[in-house]
Amino acid sequence: MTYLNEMKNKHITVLGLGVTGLGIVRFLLSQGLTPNVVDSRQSPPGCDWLQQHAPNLTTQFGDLATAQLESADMIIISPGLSLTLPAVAQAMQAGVEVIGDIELFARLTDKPVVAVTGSNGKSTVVTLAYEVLKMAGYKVGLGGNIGTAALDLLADDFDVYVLELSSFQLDTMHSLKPVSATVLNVSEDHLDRYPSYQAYIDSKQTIYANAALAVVNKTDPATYTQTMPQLSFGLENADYCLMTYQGDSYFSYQGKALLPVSSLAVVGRHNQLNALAVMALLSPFDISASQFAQAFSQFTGLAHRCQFVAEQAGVKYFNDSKATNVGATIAAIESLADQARQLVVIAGGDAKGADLDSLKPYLQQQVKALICFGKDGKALVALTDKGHLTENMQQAVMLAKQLATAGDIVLLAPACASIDMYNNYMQRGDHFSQCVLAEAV
Ligand code: UMA
Ligand code: ADP
Repeated sequence: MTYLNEMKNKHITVLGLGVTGLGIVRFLLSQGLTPNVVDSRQSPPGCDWLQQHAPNLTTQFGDLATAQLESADMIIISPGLSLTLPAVAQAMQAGVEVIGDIELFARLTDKPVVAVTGSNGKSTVVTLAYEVLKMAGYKVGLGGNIGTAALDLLADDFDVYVLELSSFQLDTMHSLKPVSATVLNVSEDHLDRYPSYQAYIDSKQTIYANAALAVVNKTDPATYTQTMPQLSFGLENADYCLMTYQGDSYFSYQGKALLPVSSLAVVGRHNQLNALAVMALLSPFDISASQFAQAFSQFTGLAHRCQFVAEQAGVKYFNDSKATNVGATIAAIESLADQARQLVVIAGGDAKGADLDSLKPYLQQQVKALICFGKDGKALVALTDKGHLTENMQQAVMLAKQLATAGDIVLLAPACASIDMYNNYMQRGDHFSQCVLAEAV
């Protein structure tokens, strides 16, 4: 961690005091460094912690224009804040170095890092990779966009890190040298933060810059790269793909059957793709087929991702609140359509500027009703003549219960962020489950 010596002579400002900002502050304090802490919110999430553990740090909460960011030598910025904010852009113009927590992490560790980005499937892939590595006896640190600040991982001595990286984190990171890296897939998201879809794709692509191995999705050209060596994954015609072997479906590598698809406990084609991506990403490690199979069979999926909630009167209810963009909603509809007579889909929230039209074909056949609410509820309803506009989750679930009949599935897959009505997607998913289970509804 020699870079720390360089940091000791710098005036450091930590900008943002959420999960990331707190992780940065905790780490710097543990190394004897005392940053300034700035957040545009009057009462940011980490202010109680700071009050209790480091009351002497200089803080500035509220309007960023008065925070004198240009007087720092280095700003470590949180991913929720854009580099184009006037106060930040001004500081950069004045010569202040602005980096994110992942960049600092990269400067401080030389352990192998597996890096994962993409519009959908990131959390599933990193968690599955983490489980497989653990099964193979590695001591693994799992963090990044999945919810644990990367710098918090440095408190332990891990053999390998698995990092989920959002485009926002990639935008402030340039020196990470992953042992393997992937863009899992790209579909429209975060267009409220990027000037164009191409700019969002370009952001995702930077994950390959210094990677020793690039893992690309055969069916998604937006994930392709010139970086070599590389491996592809896909349902067919890819380095890692599915094949039939002795009458059963297998995960395979370049024509060689490795382990049966039935060893994967989570269902749906998108999860088979996720498993193939994990196998490609972990190819640089010494892991046997039986260790993969054991970890795959024990991983039952993450909460709020196509999670089964209940069966009532022959109708199954699934919570896919983490489907915060159109691509994820399509994957959920595709993967549950086989199991249902018909689907009743509940969607809505903040579409983040996305073009919703690509949902249309998936609403044609097996979706019997689309029930919407929230900021972009009207735009969603307009996609189909099976649309119903409601005020909130409770009304939506009540209507879904009326419309669904035995054999149907009611699926919460919002295609939108939750922030217009909830603190986060977890709260939204929990509310859906409560409404489903509530006797009164
Ligand atoms: N904010 C302000 N003023 C500030 C700082 C933040 O208004 O001064 C706002 C941001 O605009 C944002 C919210 O506060 O709306 C949270 O921002 P943050 O940067 O403080 O977020 P953290 O709590 O540090 O959480 C971030 C990731 N969140 C975002 O990028 C928005 C978390 O991913 C991640 O788990 C965490 O770092 C640890 O790495 C969440 C997420 O929603 C799950 N990510 C987006 C996604 O997956 O689509 C990118
Ligand atoms: P992320 O961390 O990228 O948001 P998650 O693993 O949390 O990804 O999954 C979010 C949602 O995306 C899931 O609820 C599911 O509907 C969908 N999803 C998961 N894997 C894929 C995939 N490989 N392709 C498309 N959609 C996916």
